[in-house]
Amino acid sequence: MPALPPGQWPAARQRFGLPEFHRVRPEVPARPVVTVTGVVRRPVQLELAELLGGPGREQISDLHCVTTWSALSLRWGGVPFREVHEVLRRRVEPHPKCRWVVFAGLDGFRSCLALDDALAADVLLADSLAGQPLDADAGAPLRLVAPAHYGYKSVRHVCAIEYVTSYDGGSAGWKAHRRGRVELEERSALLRGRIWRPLFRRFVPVGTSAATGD
Ligand SMILES: Nc1nc2c(c(=O)[nH]1)N[C@H]1C(S)=C(S)[C@@H](COP(=O)(O)O)O[C@H]1N2
Ligand SMILES: [Mo]
Repeated sequence: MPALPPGQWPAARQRFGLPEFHRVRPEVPARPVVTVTGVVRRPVQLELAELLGGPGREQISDLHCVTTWSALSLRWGGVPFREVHEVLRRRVEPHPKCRWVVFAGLDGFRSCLALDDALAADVLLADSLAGQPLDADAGAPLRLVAPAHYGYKSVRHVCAIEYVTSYDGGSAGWKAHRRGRVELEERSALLRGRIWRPLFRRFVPVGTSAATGD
């Protein structure tokens, strides 16, 4: 098995996030929609089938939480964001100066990715996990999966996509990093990544296996 990224240890996937969000189990509308907005010519609201535009594909990837646990080999099903973006580019026409994209969840959580990062081949808009439609814990009805970035970029319960011209700190604010690349240990904008390891680890709930690892 390939080595884990720096400072991470293996754990079971768990519902996780900032305390003010992770306890919220947002109600999923019977016909969920995603609003596509921001600095665009024609904002739209699309039902999931319309947004995803097809059956999609499966991908096995790891989820790396900034607090140092990593859930390995998760089988997500969905459509690469780059394919969705290709359609949206023509449909909503984001301004050419949009270099960032914000994903927002039904619980109010927001996170911003560099558009180039979101267009990587392994970034999915996922609607299934392990062959099952996403349940409330996994981020129903739709979530982002950005495996090369810390988990706080992988927004659950996606209900809005906003194209923006500058970085938006989102819900994690100063605690987050603009890029959040796992290999470079970009845990936070402030201080080097490895300095955060013991601090962030204290946020992992007691009883999580291997919480005392390394
Ligand atoms: N909507 C929403 N998405 C979210 C969060 C959140 O609180 N709300 N937390 C993020 C964080 S910090 C992590 S590590 C991952 C965890 O994904 P999981 O709950 O599927 O394990 O979800 C991310 N996406
Ligand atoms: Mo996280």
